[in-house]
Amino acid sequence: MTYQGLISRYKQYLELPEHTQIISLLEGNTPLIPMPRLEEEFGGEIFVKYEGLNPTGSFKDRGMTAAISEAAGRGAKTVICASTGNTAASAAAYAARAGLRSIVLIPEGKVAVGKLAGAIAYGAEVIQIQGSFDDALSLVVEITQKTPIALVNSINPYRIEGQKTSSFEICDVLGSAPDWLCLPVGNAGNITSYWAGFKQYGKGLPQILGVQAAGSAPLVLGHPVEKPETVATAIRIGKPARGEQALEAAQQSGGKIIAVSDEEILSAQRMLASEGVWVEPASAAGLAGLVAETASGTFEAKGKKIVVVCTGHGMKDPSIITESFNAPQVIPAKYEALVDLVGA
Ligand code: AN7
Repeated sequence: MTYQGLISRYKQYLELPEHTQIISLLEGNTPLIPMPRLEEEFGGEIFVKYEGLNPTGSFKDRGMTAAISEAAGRGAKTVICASTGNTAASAAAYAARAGLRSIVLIPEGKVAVGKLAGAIAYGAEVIQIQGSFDDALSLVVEITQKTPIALVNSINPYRIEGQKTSSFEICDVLGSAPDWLCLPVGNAGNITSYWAGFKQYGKGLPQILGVQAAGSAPLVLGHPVEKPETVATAIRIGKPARGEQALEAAQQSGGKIIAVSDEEILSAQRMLASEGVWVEPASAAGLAGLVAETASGTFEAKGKKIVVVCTGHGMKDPSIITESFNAPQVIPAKYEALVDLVGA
C-alpha cells in the first residue's frame, strides 16, 4: 500500500481523539542507516536513525502531524509554540498544510538560519523573545491557558503519541529493540516518547543513553540552568518540560543521562559527516555520548546493537560549518589553473 504517513500506518498504537483529522506530509519512514566505519571503530552493530530526512528536516514532524491533526480536528484556528528552531519550522509547515495560523516564539538571535528560514517560508508569524527558550515556553503556556490558541510544544500529549512511532519503525526494521539507543536531550519530549513507544510495542527494551550539552545540562546537574549555552542551539534548554520523565526513562531502561562538551559534539558531527551523514550539532550529541561512554570504559559496544538517533539535518545549521572554514579557493576558468591546483 502507498505510504500515507505515520498516523495512518500506526493508528492502532496511537491514542488520538475521535475528532482527529489527519494532516500529513508523509513524515516518518526514515532510514536506519548502517555505519560500517563506526562499527569498525567501536565494535558492535551501529545504525543511525536519520530523522533529518523528515519533511521539514527534523524528527519534530512525527509529533507535529499528531498535534496539528488533533488541533485541526477540534476546530482550532491558531497554533503556537516556543522553539529553539525545529519545532517552529515543523509547526509552521503542518499549520500551513491544515490552513491554520501559526505563531512561533524563539529566543532572540540564537536560532540556526535554516530553521528560521523554514518557519518564515511556511508562513509562521515569528516572534523573538528577549530571553531563553524556557522564557518563551512559559509565555506560550500562559497564552494558551487564557485564550483558544492551541499549544503544540511537546507538553501537548499528542506530540508524544506521534513521536513514539520512531521506536516502532526501529523495531520493525531490526525485528526487535536495539541494545542501546543514544539520543540528544533538550526539552525531553523525544526521550520520553521513545521510552513510551518501546514499552508499548512489545519488541524488547533498549538501554537509553540521553545526552545533554555540558553548558545546558539541567538533568545531569540536578537543577535548572538559568543561562544555558551551547553550540548545539537546538538543545540550549535549561528547564526541560519533561525532565522528570527523561530521568525516569533513563533509569528504568538501565541507561543514563550524561553531558558532553561542545568540542565532543562537533567532533561527533565530523565523524558522522565523514561517513556521509551530515547532521546539525545537537543531532550529533547521541554519538558524542556513545564515544564518551566507550572511551571511559563504562560502556562496551562490542556485540551490541546500537541505534544513534540523529534528530535534525545538517542543512538546518549551515553557518556552523561555513563560519569555521575559509571560502573555497578561486581560480580562473582555465584548465591549466585547475590542473595546477588539484595536481594530476
Ligand atoms: C535537532 O525545536 O526543543 O529533548 O524547540 O531540534 O525532545 O526537546 C528542539 C529540540 C534534539 C531535543 N535534536 O529534543 C525545539 C526543540 C534536535 C532538536 C532536540 C531538539 P527534545
